[in-house]
Amino acid sequence: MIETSRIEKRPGIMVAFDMEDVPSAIRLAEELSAADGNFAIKIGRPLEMQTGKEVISKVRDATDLPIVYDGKIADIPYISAKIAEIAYGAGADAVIMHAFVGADVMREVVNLGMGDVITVIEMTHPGSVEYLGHFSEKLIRKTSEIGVDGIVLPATRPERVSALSGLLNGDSDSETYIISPGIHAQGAEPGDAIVNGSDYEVVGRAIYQSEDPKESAEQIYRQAISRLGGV
Ligand code: 3DU
Repeated sequence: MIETSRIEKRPGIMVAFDMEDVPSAIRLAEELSAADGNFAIKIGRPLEMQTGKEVISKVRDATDLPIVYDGKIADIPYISAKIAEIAYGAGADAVIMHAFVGADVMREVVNLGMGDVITVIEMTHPGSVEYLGHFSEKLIRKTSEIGVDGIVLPATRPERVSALSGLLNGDSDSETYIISPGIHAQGAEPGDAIVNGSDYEVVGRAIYQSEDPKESAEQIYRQAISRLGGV
């Protein structure tokens, strides 16, 4: 069984592995293992579609950093749990699923007990406010009740990170971590989410498309952390 809660609740960068070639994913995983900072890896569908679950195992073999499978799972309980089980079995420490599908789906995945569960509450793109944004408070309360390990809030709307992070378990001692995409390619600056209560800023293109991904990751980490002051 995969060890649980390998993702520590402390400021860091979660690097989105959305590149489409496996060798550069392996290379970046190895480089990040030796990088200065607190890093985690998020494997999304574009990379998964190259080889299927094997890419999770290959990245697992290349690094001890936490690996999150971002399938944005949103199916019936049986299928959602099946997808999560395959990802954990391949070496993922956490899976990302949608919260809007309902408590029964979240419970089914949490009850697998194979690793962390991260739920999407609000997204970064403008369309997220059309529907999803109307239910954020309700979704956060439900995820706290169910005991998910992490939630997704948008770095592109830091005021939402600030407002919604305060709702987690109703207190500041919550162990639930927050991950926030939207840095650089989608307009937010490193630190925008972390200073508002997020733990990990998710960064994809600004790292894997750069000339020196390891250096970019370290630089973005330093920039984000420096905004907390005194570090
Ligand atoms: O924009 P970037 O290239 O830094 O990548 C952002 C990553 O975060 C990407 O994997 C995307 O699937 C994920 N993500 C969002 O961008 C926005 C969300 O609301 C949730 C996840």
